[in-house]
Amino acid sequence: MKDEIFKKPIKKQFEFDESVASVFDDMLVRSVPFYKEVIDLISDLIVKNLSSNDTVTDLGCSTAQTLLEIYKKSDKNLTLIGIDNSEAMLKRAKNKAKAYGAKIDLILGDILKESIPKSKAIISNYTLQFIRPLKREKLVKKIFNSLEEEGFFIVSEKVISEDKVLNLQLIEEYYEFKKKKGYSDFEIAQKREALENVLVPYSDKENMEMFKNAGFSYIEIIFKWANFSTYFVKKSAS
Ligand code: GEK
Repeated sequence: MKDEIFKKPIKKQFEFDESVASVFDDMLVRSVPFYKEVIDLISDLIVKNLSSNDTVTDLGCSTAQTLLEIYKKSDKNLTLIGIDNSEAMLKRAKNKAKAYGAKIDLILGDILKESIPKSKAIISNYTLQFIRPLKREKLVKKIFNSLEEEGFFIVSEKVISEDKVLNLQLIEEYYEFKKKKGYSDFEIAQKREALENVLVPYSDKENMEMFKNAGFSYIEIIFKWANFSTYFVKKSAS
């Protein structure tokens, strides 16, 4: 279903409710630059680095797009786990997993409260940005502790530039991207307002410092376009 949520004047902050979930797959492809390429890259790296019986956990899995991609690509017997606190998202994730005959454990819960299963890989695709800054640091430490010694964390985030002028120029580039994907100026402005104080982006430097402070040994940006980054973060350096 096409995302037309912000065509009408909005009355509340952004929430992952039934209306967002019903258009979510379309929303992500049209709102996150190179979304499909990023999911492709992440799922390839997961399949390359994991062995049979390893566990991968996706925090804020939404409709399970990444886990399904891993399922489709891997012939290894991986344990796939997704955690999300939106019932509407998990309902769709369950239907998609069923349609593909994929065994994915989908847990309805808050990633701040749930214990994260011991995993070889943990993914957080555009989810940390929704966690309040003070809680975000603690969550990253919990993620570090939930990884096996050889484990790694793949994170995608919307980011800010530390240079004010460049930051505004990159935001403009992003709005141009959204316009090319069919969103109007009104829809873009309304979504920006709804996300104010809900989505809090860090700079690349702040994110990398947060990973380092949590104990991670190796951090690399594996994808970057304007104000969007994906990091590959290893628990122990190899
Ligand atoms: C994808 N990773 O398709 N606990 C659990 N889930 C949460 C929490 C929380 N505290 N806060 C937010 N979420 C997906 C896209 S979307 C990103 C991830 C976006 C969930 C929320 O319900 C939503 O499903 C997801 O995190 C963020 O690659 O919409 O920009």
